[in-house]
Amino acid sequence: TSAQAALSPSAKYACQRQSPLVCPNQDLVEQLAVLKRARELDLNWESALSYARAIASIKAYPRKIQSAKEARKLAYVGDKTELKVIREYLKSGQISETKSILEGEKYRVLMEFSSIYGIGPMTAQVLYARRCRTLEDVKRFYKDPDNAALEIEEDDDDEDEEKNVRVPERWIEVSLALKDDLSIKIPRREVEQVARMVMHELEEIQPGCLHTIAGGYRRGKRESNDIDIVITHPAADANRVRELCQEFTDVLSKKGLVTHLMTLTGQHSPSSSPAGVIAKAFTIFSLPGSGRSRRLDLIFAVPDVYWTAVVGWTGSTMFQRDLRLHAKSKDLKFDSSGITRRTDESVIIAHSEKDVFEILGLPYIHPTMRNA
Ligand code: DGT
Ligand code: MG
Repeated sequence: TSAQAALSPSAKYACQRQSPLVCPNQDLVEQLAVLKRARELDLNWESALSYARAIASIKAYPRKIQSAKEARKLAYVGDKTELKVIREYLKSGQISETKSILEGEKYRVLMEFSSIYGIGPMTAQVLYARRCRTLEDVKRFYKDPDNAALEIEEDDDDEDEEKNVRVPERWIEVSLALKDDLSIKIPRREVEQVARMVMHELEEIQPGCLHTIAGGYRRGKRESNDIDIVITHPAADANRVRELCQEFTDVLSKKGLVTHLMTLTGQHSPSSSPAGVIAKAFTIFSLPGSGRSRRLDLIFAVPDVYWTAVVGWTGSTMFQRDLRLHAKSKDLKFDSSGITRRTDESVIIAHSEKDVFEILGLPYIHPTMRNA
């Protein structure tokens, strides 16, 4: 079929390529990722995206790259800048700019600041400009009431949904206080343990819910930064979904399992998702016994958009970005909250994950191959 034919390492969109977690050119990818991150931290989005595209393209390439000529054939690598550094890498095994970035103080500081939940590149830059160099400086900075109003961004390039998601300013202190816990990666079995516990609690207030653990876990990552769970109930309408999200986070809070609620959306914000079909709670979950704080994102969806939500929240971010672009090229609009025709805004319902790909005219790609 034409969908099958589209599946190729040199295809235009990441959602048409198989991208394993670890690829034959992993070291090159990691060195390029430093350049990409440095561009992001410098707020040079265009260059960052250009590197991100080159990286995604290399991740899907099934062989170790031997020559610049070989590299040039890859989508998004032909560009002068990318090809130049790749050529240097192929010659010496090292990208000199990557090395100097990693040795520089500014990169290290901005990396540390932006690792705090709620602090994005923009805020990290402001903090740096205001002479903050350590997390202690940042804490002091936020304690000063004159500075407390500094806007906090979320690392979210979502164009269509939930523009209104902002981490409330007061949570910066929470993030900072929990920084040591939150920076510890979560092994797979703990992700599963938390999900089991959460679903057990949910069963008490609403029997019969379905869920999928999404995010990096689903893509096969051995350790995650947070836990993303997409939840639905066969009989839930938009109202019930919002209610459930609220009720459930209340219950978890009362039981002490959720210690902080970072954001709750879909409550009374019509813009949060079309017709409010998705409600989200970004929480801090405390695992009884270990007492360790973990970030837990709960995404409640009505059944009709459950599978688009699962695909959206499985990521990767680049995979999802290209799903949107690919959909657009077919006059469709894709995001976590559904698929619609751009011509008449009619909704197309996906009844399975495979259905999502089929509707978009894409070959199915296994979650572990979506690591673009
Ligand atoms: P990590 O860092 O180990 O948690 O890795 P991921 O890949 O699980 O990253 P995460 O949890 O930030 O996001 C998982 C996917 O969900 C990602 O592809 C983008 C998507 N996503 C994250 N935040 C939002 C959001 O606010 N709205 C929507 N629609 N999607 C989001
Ligand atoms: Mg995640």
